[in-house]
Amino acid sequence: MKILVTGGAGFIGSNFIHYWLKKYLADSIVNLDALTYAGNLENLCDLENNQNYQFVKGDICDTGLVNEIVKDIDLIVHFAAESHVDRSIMDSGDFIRANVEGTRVLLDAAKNNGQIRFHHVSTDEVFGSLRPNDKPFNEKTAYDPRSPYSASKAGSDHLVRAYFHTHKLPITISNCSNNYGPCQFPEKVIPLFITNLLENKKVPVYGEGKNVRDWIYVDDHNAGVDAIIKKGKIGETYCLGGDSELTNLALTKKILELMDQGEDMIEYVADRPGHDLRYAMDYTKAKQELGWEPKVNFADGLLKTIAWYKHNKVWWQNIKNGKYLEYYKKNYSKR
Ligand code: NAD
Ligand code: TDX
Repeated sequence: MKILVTGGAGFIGSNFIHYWLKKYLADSIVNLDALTYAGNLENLCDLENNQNYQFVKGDICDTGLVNEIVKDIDLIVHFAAESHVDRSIMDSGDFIRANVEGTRVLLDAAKNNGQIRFHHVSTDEVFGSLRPNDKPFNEKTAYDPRSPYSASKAGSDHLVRAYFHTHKLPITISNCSNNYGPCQFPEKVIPLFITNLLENKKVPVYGEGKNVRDWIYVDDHNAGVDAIIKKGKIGETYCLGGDSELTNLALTKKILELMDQGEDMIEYVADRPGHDLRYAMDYTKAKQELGWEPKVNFADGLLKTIAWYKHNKVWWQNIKNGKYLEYYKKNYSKR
């Protein structure tokens, strides 16, 4: 199988490429990534000489390029997106363009080039915000996005389903909870807090730290995407979750404890506007239909993640001081 992965230089996409090439030795992957601030070729430098891997720098909104690339593709796995809620609050333009228009371009290319199988990677945030005692989201929960990011992802989900109903495009969708693990850009809460502490800086908790997120280790998410691609029913959506609901304050205290730091390192800062209180996922459908469930226990996954950031200081220091942009430009121009 020849697969087009979009956004494969980002956090989840780069972990997916490693996961897939290790497991399916006969498959090959083309990685189409625009290398925005979030794309980092260092995540994939070990694959440079792998015959089954090819990188193409390009934008998913570029119709000509996308149509050219998909000609001999059997499956599209679509990760590319603007992904950070705080950035979408500051400026939503890039989010609408990449997440909605970019998805539209890919769907049309899939439709116009032989109805290519299309898996769309989405998020729990499209369902809105839960109260403390509400039941977790499931596939039947009504959409209620509340940030420009989640609204743009909701728009992309609707488009993907519309192409299934209208054009019979063979699609599936996954809506997953908060991922963590190696290579996550240190703007997201877990890598931001770990790297701040490694630099002896305080960790900024928004509001009172009462908001709840359901954490899933990135390989568990990617195993879920794998299960949907191999066993999922065409046209269906699957919710994926980590069984690890935590308030941000409890998460912060766990990170502090594992890194031998005290609570004096917490700095309470202004809350995020429109901050969703709680996300949680009911993944019964994925468990029953696909036999998928998360395997990595949160404490183990967090320890592994902290160890990764400790052992890969140059990776995140280059990001925090901006040098990674020079690195990947130089690296890319070698090709
Ligand atoms: P990320 O920001 O780390 O990576 C996104 C990648 O997409 C980057 O490499 C970037 O260069 C690329 N990209 C952005 N715009 C592009 C464009 N126009 N053309 C080509 N490439 C472009 O994001 P992530 O955390 O790895 O998330 C990947 C996907 O998973 C996203 O669709 C996101 O909505 C979804 N998701 C993320 C989480 C999470 O917790 N991080 C949870 C559920 C779903
Ligand atoms: O400095 C911070 N302090 C803080 O308290 C940051 C960056 C975040 N937070 C809080 C906000 C959230 O309640 O931590 C929680 C997690 O924040 P993020 O890491 O920004 O993730 P979130 O907003 O929950 O969205 C993530 O999960 C779903 C991803 O960024 C999305 O791409 C994914 O769809």
